[in-house]
Amino acid sequence: MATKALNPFTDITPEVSQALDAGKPVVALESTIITHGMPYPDNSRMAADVEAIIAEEGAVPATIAIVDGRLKIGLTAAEREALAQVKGAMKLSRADLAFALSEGRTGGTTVAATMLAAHLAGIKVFATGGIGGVHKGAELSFDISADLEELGRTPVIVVSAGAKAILDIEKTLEVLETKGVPVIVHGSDVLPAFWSRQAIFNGAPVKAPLRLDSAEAIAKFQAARDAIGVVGGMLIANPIPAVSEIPAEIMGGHIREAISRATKNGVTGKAVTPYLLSEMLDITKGESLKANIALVENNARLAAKIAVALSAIK
Ligand code: PSU
Ligand code: MN
Repeated sequence: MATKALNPFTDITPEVSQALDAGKPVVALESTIITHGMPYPDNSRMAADVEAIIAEEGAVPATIAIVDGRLKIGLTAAEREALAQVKGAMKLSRADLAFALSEGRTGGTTVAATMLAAHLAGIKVFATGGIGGVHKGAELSFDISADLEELGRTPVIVVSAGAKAILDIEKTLEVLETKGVPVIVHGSDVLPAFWSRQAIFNGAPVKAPLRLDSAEAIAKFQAARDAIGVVGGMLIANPIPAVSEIPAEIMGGHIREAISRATKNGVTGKAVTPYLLSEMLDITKGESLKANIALVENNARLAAKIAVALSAIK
């Protein structure tokens, strides 16, 4: 089957296009994690691994990125490898996605931009590491990720390991609630915090807003939302596997150190999240990166199972 032209800027691979036309399960993957979230060659290996995991679970992976002004829904292995090595890629969100298209640029898509592009293509499930959210000190900096706004408006299920622990988790939950975004913890009563299985706030574990224990139950919940016409995304928080986690008590001090380095070096805006992730890698001597890769792989597996369960309902 020929590649479908969604619009003059978009290339959708035949494999993804055929799966969507046939109502088969497809899982979108973001690319900021490749261009800004991890160093080479770990990013390349992670990007290939998550695609393989999704395929193993019976779904078709669609990594989304902008390459030379083309919105790519699905990348070839060669395109994925080139993206993992490219220098000076943009970090693209809703605000500047179309800028990269009109200017012929290359960039990684954040959770917000990937949701937007996935919805455009008709993909309902998306796997990432951790979403962006309300930064610590946001009452002064106003730094709140566009990921939250997108979750409020775009109907895609986002499978994450929670909000990145460098964020203000409590404020992030408040904003999600305001925007009508369900936060479902997979298989736990406690919200996970990216590298850790349990988010801790004021010394106590943060309670899961909602809990579901299977991909089928998550798909059923989505079907109920669709049936009553509730628009917007939902956030699945999938705890990192116990063997790979770094407990929140250990990460807390490291996060404070990374944030103090950011403040000292005047890092602001879009640069904050990539800077903090790379400082964490330095502070933990690579342990944070290992955990990050493990949790993304874990999320890819659950996302594929949800996509399979969703297509079984229809
Ligand atoms: N999760 C990771 N690594 C990342 C990100 C998420 O494991 O690099 C990216 C996502 O693309 C997310 C973005 O959308 O960080 C959030 O950036 P900001 O806080 O600037 O909105
Ligand atoms: Mn920000």
